Amino acid sequence: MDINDWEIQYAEAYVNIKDSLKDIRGVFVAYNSNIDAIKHVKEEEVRKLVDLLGCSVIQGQVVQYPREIKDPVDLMARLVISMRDGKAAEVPTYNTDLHEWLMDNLGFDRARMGGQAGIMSNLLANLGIHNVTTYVPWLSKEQAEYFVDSPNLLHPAVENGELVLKPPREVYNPHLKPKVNWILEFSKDTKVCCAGECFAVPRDNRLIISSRPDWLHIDMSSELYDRLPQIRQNIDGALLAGYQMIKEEYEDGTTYHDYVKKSVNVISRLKECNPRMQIHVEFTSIQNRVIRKAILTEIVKKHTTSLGLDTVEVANALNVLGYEELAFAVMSKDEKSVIALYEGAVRLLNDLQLQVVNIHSLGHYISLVSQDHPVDVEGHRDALLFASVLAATQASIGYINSIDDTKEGLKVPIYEKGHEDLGSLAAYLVHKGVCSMDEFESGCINAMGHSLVIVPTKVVDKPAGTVGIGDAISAGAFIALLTKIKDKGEKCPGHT
Ligand code: 8BR
Ligand code: GLC
Repeated sequence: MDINDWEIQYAEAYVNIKDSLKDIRGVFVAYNSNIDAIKHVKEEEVRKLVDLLGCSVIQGQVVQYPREIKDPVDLMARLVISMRDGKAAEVPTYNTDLHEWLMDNLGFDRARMGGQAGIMSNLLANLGIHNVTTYVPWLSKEQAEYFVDSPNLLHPAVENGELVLKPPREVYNPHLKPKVNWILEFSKDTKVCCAGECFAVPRDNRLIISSRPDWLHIDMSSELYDRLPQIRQNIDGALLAGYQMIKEEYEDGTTYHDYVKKSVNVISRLKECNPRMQIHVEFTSIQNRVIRKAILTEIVKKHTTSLGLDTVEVANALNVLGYEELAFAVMSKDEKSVIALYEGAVRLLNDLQLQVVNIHSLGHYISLVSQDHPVDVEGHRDALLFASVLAATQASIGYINSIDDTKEGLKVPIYEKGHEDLGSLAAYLVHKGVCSMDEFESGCINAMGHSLVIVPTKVVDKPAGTVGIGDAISAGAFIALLTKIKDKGEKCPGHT
């Protein structure tokens, strides 16, 4: 299909999904909401910070590749690495002094809703989805104010023994403090020099410094857990994220096993009366390999239906699952990358027993779909195209405050390089005898019965920002699929 035909597909898919969003009964979204302190880092600011700390110490830590930020040198080392590679990364810090150091030496431009669950909740509410039930285990007063104030976005609480759903501003815990993450964004071509060695940033991206205070627990009170059945009656699916916050060990002697178990229990409860309920986990950058593997093999595997990842996250996931070579190929800069992404998606779908693996890259999105998923290939393709319109809207104007805003995304042209990547993957699959060129266009089915859906995406030349675009893509594709699932599944006896 040439680019013009794809544009026609875009226009049709967009109208089709947009008009059906009202059919979704509701979506449950948990766990991670935080406040993002966003700073666009400029050349002279990097220079100032490098001069302040000294080049050689920073370079020493670049080699060490810190997976946790303990001090400003670790932070600068990870910033230099991200800028050098143009790669997104998220690194935890358990140290509150770092916040002070950043405030004193850099400052931020603006604060916004952050965290995958927080971003997805606000997006769904702004798109007009009914019953967006968001749940944050650490809902502070400040955090509550970052949720859009809209009657379709409510947070559960238990009052006088009864479940209530209320605006987050009415049910926050006054004793809690907000979790603030720092997002250091940088632009393509920014020059960074250290001891005479210089490089130019290859593409727009960001480093996230994720604060991990002691009180951060991926958890749900037992009184709320007991009342989940009332919530699940009004939802068609759940978007879950934030498991990266799980720690190997806690001060009270509990371990990640306890939190994995609690997380799985919540999913099981959501699906109790409807084993086919769509449960999507949005992956992220997880530095700790033990936790990364546990999330994939103990929470995602068997319990959820779909997994959303970006390119780096696919490589990270493949790495802990034992596919190091494939992980390496995913990160290559040539056409090998899209082929490795497809092969990686096959491994993830099989190994984690999923129905859908959703991969978003700059220029194309891939869904690999198992035979038992209730939506056909056209439905999956429409879902990816709709997701791309949301991403392009977010990238071009920096926000999506209503479904009307998304018209902006539709105007963004398809990225030619992404369209070329489709050709590379098609040639590979035809060569391997997996499918013919015609079949590739209509959804190539491999020997295991998985359908491959790949679309070229709309890419904004000078994006207003990149943080949160992945969440918009995954949430957009997820709700688009929900509009296509007419059979809402079984019900527990006694439920209407
Ligand atoms: P994560 O937030 O999960 O890393 O996802 C980021 C996604 O944003 C990328 O996979 C890419 O598809 C999309 N994106 C980026 Br980065 N820059 C974009 C741009 N300028 N226009 C449209 N999409 C973009
Ligand atoms: C992660 C980060 C959060 C950011 C989000 C964007 O959840 O912790 O700060 O807003 O990713 O996707």
